[in-house]
Amino acid sequence: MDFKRTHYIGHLDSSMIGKKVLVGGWIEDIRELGKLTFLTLRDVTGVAQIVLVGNEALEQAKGLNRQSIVRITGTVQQSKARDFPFEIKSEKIDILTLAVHPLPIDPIGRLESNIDNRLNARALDLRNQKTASIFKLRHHMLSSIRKTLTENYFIEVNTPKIIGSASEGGANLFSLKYFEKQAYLAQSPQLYKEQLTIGLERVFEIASYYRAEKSHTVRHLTEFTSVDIEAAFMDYSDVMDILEIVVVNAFDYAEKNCSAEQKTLGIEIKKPTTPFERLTYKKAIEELSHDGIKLEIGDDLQDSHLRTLGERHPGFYFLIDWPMKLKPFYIHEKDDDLTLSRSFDLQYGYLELSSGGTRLHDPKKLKSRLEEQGLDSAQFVDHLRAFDWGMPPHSGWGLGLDRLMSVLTKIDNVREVVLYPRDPERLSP
Ligand code: AMO
Repeated sequence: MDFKRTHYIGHLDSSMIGKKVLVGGWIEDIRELGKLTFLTLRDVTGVAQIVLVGNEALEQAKGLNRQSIVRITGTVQQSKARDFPFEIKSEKIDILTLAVHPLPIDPIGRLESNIDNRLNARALDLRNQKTASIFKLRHHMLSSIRKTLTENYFIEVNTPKIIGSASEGGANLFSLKYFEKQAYLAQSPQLYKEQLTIGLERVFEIASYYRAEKSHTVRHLTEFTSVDIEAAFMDYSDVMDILEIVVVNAFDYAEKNCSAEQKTLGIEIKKPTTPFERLTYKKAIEELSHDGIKLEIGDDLQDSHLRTLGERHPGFYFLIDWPMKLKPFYIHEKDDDLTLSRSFDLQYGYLELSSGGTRLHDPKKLKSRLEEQGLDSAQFVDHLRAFDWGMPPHSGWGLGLDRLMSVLTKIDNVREVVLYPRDPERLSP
């Protein structure tokens, strides 16, 4: 069977009138009008009208359901249809795959299906142009992020996801049997990315991480994608600058290059205003107190607090200088106040998109911080050893890509921007 195509549908144009082409795709609609049958045919790039003439073609078309795949050999011609400047007059129709009828969801999205039904039929849901646009935008975000980091001398790395000891202190770990041993799924690349600054100075990784959190919110998944960086000779302020450039460039790229996706989704992407505000944790506590929320220095900011703060700061902003006791063992204290840390979160309104900071690079300090936090330093021997081999001062961050996508697309539920989301209830497809 031959199924080669000469053109993507989206690459055809009116200058090709009279030209013979082979196109292939999924049938979105079939309309019979007297002696003619019109097919709407879609491939990943666009949609075209196909005109079938002749009894044989009409007979073949009778057996077709929507979503069946055909290849059309035909000639580009002028069209009378309002929506199509040109159409393809079919000379030969090859039926490649027949789709079932009825389908579990309406693939075009004219009949709205709920998110669970759509996720259960995700591959089909991607025929809905809104869904497809989300994942085309996600692709562009990823390539922009890679470009910005590469231009800033970061080297992309891949670290293990099956690990022997916890990277974030021990809570929320998925454990698994690794032959006769106990293993875990990585919650982040934290320890590896820090160690890699010894050899590569600036590294980044884009990968899936795992958190055994029974959170039923629109922003938590048990498997999520994170963009992580770590950089030698940088302070938390320097890596905040990098994070700002990464986010701004990605939005700028999408604004300029993804107009079709914005139109399909009914959104307008705008390059964010810079610089992002840097609000200290102390100032945030003061602002909350003006809003009637009384917190002590050292209290964590709960969801409701962040929502109130988000009303004052609706866009991107950094929340910096958190109390040491709220931060993981690897975070460095401030020089002028040992109770505060050189750390930050990047917020979008109430939503935390990223956290990061300057790390401890002195092995003695790191060991005593582990013990202070009740962690067993014996579990971290491999990591601590690397700190004796010339560990540079370093800083980094982890950015939740799914949450960033939800901000970009203005879609609250991260499940919508992840192809096959995993949450406490969902383990398939
Ligand atoms: P943290 O635990 O804050 O930091 O994670 C970094 C970012 O990852 C995203 N994220 C999640 N997204 C969806 N579902 C989840 N369950 C989930 N958990 C986290 C968030 C969050 O801001 N090692 C540090 C980073 C660093 O300091 O370099 C870390 O993992 O957007």
